[in-house]
Amino acid sequence: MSEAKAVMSEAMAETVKKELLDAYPAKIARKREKQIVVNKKGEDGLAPEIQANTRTLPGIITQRGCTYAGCKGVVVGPTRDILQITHGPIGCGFYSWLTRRNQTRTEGPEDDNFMPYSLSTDLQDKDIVFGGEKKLRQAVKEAYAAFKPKAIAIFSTCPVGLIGDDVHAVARDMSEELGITVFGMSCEGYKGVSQSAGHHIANNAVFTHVVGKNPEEPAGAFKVNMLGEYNIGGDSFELERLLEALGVTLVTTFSGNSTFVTMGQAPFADVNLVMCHRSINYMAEMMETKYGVPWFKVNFIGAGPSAKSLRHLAEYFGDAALAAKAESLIEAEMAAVKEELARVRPRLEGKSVLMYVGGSRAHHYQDLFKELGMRVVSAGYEFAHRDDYEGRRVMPSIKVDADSRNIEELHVEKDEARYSPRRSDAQIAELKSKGLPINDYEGMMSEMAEGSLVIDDISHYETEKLIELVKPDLLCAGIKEKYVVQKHGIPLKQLHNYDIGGPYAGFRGAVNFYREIDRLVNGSVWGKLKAPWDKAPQLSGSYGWKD
Ligand code: CFM
Repeated sequence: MSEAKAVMSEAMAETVKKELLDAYPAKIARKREKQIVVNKKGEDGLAPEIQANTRTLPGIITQRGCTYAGCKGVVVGPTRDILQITHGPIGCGFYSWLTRRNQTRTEGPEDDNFMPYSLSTDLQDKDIVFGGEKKLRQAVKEAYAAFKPKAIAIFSTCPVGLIGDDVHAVARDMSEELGITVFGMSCEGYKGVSQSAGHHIANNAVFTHVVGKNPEEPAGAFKVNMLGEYNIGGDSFELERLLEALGVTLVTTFSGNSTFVTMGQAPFADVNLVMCHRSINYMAEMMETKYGVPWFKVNFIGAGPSAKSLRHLAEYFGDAALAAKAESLIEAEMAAVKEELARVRPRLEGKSVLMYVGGSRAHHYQDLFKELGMRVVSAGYEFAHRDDYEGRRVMPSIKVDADSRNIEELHVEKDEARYSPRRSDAQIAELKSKGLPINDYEGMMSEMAEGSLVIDDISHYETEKLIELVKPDLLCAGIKEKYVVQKHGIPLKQLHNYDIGGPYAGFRGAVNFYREIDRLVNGSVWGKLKAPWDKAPQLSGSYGWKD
């Protein structure tokens, strides 16, 4: 399956799986069983099947987020000059305000940056009874008067869908009245089984209302867009630095450190580089269909993958000078990487990690741990789909259920005036034969060791049970898990917001991460901790269904 050594024997992994399921009533266990998979190549040489992107079981404490979170908090949120209004009760706007670390940098003091603000219609009981559209119109007008933005985005929260406010009609009217782009999104929290639905809704809206709307062509011999990079902890800044050093023009990212202006120019790019496949693969496909811009998967998490992605980029353009520049950049950047690895790897080699994060990082960060010689014993996504686990080849066989049908699929056609395939079919075939992952993503499982445990939408109970059974040296997850895990005396590194650290992308990011992991795993505090419940249990109980 990969060059990685087995992390557990298959039998051991099966035992752990059985113990995890043991506490559940039969019906629940039957469902969870399909979402907890021992990684093992089948006879066809392919990853095993896993169940993913299905409804969380009632009663299980999930780490997932809602559709509104995926739409506003993840995909559209990082764009600094689109004024964003949450149509809903104040809590939704409040909790999606500066709670993540998308950074942004204006080019000058006169540039719009609305990211420090959180705008909400603050729906009240009487609006729920009599409707909230009037209030929304008023809010859009007020916001326009105060900020004079180029564009306004409106996000729907759960009650908006339940009472039937037509945010799209309001957006259309306001767009006409104000003469700027105003668009609404039906991204009610309940719309999908997780935030993943919100990604799709945001992709559709940005593609429809923003992409291609700026006719000004950016300069540059090599032009790329970076898709699925949200500038958490300054990751995009680090990637911008690398691309600039190569003389490659980054037209826009989707959407870390991006603007309405740059996203409008996206169709001028020669290629789309896809970081987070889960959140943005829709956009990559739609841009290819409409404008002829191909995409390939990159990974800038880890020094090795960063070097590989830069080489692929040079290969795509087939330019000898660019390739030479890439090689010397890699060599220069690797000096600091090697130095840091020589220091920390002996202190971390062989240590074990569990990693349950989102829809792409549980995969991307595995390379960083391999560079440190650490073993990923178990990993999983919260809301990814089967393709993110098993590879895009399984997409035709993914069952479309009622929940997925709930999310609109845009019908996209060639834009006859602007469509131009950037590479011929023959060129694409040649690039693929050289190993460029064009239109492809292999997924997480193919890179994980045999006998590792892959767990989708892990529950709180399972996390604690795994700690007891596996006794990992480190756990990577988010804020919901952090303090519970640390009370067990096990360090937890947040891979959503990076705690206070980062950037972790690119070569300098890798060095930051190596240091951080050494600091955490080899910190002396953990051994001294005894969980309060180990010292003096205050409660005891048993599962009702077992009595
Ligand atoms: Fe993509 Fe993300 Fe992620 Fe994601 Fe997220 Fe995120 Fe994440 Mo938190 S878009 S799937 S919905 S890389 S917010 S920036 S860290 S769960 S692994």
